[in-house]
Amino acid sequence: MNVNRRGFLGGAFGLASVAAAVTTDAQQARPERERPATTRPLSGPPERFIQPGIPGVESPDVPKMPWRMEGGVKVFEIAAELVRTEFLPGRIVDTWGFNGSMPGPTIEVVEGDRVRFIVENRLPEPFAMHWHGLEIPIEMDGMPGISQDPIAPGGTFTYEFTLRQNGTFFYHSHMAMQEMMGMIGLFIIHPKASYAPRVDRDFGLVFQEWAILPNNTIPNTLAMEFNWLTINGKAGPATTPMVVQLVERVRIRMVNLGMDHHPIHLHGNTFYVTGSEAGRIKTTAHEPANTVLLGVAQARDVEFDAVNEGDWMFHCHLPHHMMNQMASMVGPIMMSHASGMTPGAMQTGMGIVGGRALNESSGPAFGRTIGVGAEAERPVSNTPLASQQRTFLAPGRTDEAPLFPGFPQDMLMVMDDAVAKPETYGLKPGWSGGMMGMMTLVRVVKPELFAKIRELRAEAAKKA
Ligand SMILES: [Cu+2]
Repeated sequence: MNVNRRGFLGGAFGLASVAAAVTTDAQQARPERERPATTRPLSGPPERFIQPGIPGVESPDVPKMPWRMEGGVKVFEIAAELVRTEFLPGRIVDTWGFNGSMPGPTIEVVEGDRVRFIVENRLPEPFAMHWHGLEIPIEMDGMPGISQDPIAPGGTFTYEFTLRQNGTFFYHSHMAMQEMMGMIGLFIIHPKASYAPRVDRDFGLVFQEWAILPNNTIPNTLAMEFNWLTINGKAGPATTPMVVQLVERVRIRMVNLGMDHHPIHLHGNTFYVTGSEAGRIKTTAHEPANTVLLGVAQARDVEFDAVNEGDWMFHCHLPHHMMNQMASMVGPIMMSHASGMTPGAMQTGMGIVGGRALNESSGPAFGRTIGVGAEAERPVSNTPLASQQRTFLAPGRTDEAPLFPGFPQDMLMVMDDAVAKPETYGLKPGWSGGMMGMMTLVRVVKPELFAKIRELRAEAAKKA
């Protein structure tokens, strides 16, 4: 039974019923208003080239922001709104995002473009949009109260400026708690002429972190510890692998908006750090690495020649960011007789030992400091405080043999079928057991397998 415990413990508390309840709520919660179009399906083939030598950016699981040309200006319509999304199959979350997507759709433009953003606020509180890293007039900076009046609920504000830079930027709410509800999107500005060397594939990823109680759909934006870690709005293994052909040159652009810095690590390949949130780094300063620290509010571009065939992990290396649903009821803490949080009734299993779930004194103990009143003294222990009985026996043991110190720690949860998509075709059965939290894959594959996956993507796109 341990096999199923880690990774997705919410399931143990009846996610099916949550999902059912949530569907009904969603129909009531989301106003029936016309929403700006996005370019779903998400798994469709990439728009290959912006111009010769510059492939379009693929942002897995996130659509592109559509635009129309009006008198030489690229015009985008953006709605800031509630976005009910799914981190993993069945793990539904109420986030705030843009145009039905969280993170928001990827803006992809070219240096020199004149751009106009008609931004509508569909939130119940004031909002304004900031363009992170862009050198634009102060009136366009999106600082509520400072550079503009905040956009009132139901209101609209039009931003317009000319792009004088190129690189990996992003757009986001400048209201701190709104940021933690998910209000960010990639803003990619391609150079007029390709960087050298050219790349064949260009990917964009947004890294975010969340504190969400089991059986709840609303992130706690005040929390200081996080139990859901996402890349482009998906937690591993629901993240969509980046598929490249053997010997292609690959760029991965990354942006981090959260409370932690993430050391992002690629297996089996050496990459070069070629860009920051301020644009391209001079070629002579490109540094070899296999791990790059992606600080809060930073962007990093890395590039490498995909000469090593394989399905390579690409992930944050903070151990607690390589998990899903990390909470104090998992592993040793849940198993401890002395902790006061015992398996059994849902309430006690969740650490609600008395009173309401969110009252100060019970301080629901999901992990450390994820609950409201999290600093309240409460029984949380990482090691058994009293002699242990049968619950600490290794799987399959029925005797009263000595404990295995430290057990249990890691458990695998395989969900290959639940997260299957064209990009996972041909992965080794059981692959999903090793993918949790802020994890995805760079699949360096032979041309035949690449062609097959492309074919499956095209089929999927047709069906969607
Ligand atoms: Cu991390």
